[in-house]
Amino acid sequence: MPRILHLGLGNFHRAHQAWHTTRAGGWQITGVVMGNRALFDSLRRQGGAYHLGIRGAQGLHVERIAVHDRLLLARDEPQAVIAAIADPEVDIVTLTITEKGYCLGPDGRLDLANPSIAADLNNTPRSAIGMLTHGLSRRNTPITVVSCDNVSGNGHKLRAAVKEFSRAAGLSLTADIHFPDTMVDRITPATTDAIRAEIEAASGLTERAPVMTEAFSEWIIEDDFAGPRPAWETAGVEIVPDVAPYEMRKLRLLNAAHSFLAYAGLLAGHRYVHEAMADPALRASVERLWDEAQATLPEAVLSTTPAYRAALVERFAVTEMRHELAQIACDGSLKLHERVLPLIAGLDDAPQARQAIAAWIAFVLRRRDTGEALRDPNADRIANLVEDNPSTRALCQALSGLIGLPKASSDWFDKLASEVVRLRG
Ligand code: CS2
Repeated sequence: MPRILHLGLGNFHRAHQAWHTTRAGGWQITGVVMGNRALFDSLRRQGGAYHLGIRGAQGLHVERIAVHDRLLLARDEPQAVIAAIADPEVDIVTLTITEKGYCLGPDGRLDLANPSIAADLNNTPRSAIGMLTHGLSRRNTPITVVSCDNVSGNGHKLRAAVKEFSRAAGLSLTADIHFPDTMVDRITPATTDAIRAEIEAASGLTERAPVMTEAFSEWIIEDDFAGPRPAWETAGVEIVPDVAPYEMRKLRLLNAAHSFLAYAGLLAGHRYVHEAMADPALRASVERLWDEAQATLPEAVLSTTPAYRAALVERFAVTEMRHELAQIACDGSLKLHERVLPLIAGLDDAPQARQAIAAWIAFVLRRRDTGEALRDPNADRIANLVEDNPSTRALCQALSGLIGLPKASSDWFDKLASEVVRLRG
């Protein structure tokens, strides 16, 4: 049977690509867990299979997904991962490694100073980019590499990162390698004990690695494959010539609102997305943010945005999802770059987008005050900037620089700083 190798066997992959691939049929997946040994052990004890709970209007529906017939733990056996990528029986590599897994700088290019990349250039590679590039360099048969993360132009950026890594590592890439762009969408909360209990009750079986997700799922892939692929188009996936407009719509409407709700919602004392969405002030802000985002979207998706927004209101309101704002709040220094900065760059004035940045800065300061850890790959740099910039205005400027804000006026930073002060209360 033809084979995909997937890097990053977290909840999102298991709710999304694995589900679509199971529905398309005819393919198997080698699943690579990057570092989570407990997840790897749980899946191994279940032969790679698990139960997926899908929460729809009709209630909960549980499916058993058994498409991963081989499992690897990258942190223990990186060489086995590299060999598996090089194996000609693999036609496609897919990745869900989150924004930080790409190790990109604010310019969207591979950051060679990133500690994981720097380490990989001298040792056995352990990062996704390092293992992928080594595996690809050993191939001479065509392969398609599909990034499935919330990064704009994810295929283009991954191609550039792999090329950059290969240059720095002195590797040559001779195979025909394609990197289609994709847009992925399915809200998938982190698994809690309550989720596990619910899925076990519905399936009647003990489940060590359950995943809960929503009924909605969207996957749009650029039609740029080097060789065979699953008949994904028979399983709800769209294969299109240009993914960019769909990516922009999703990142600037869904993800931008998520990030705003996460920071402003946590500051206002909420815990879940549905609670923040039910807060009238936050809800009004989300609508204004969407107005700004909409004004930056390309013609190709404009006629669909009212329905898209209406669907988001419903998706965000599902109480039973219990989607934690704290889950969305992590890695803000990378997420805002993708989700909110394009609004500021694309409009003369985007006060609501500025408020989203202000909410993040106020959240960073709140975490510092409470001593709770900031879950962000730039946490140390952020902590240093907070230390070095006692004035809110100077800190706003420094943190905006860190996330890659394009040039802004002095007046803009004044407004950002007063917004931060207001949000801190
Ligand atoms: C969320 C996303 O955690 C986050 O940052 O905004 O994971 C979001 O739920 C997905 O992109 C939905 O497809």
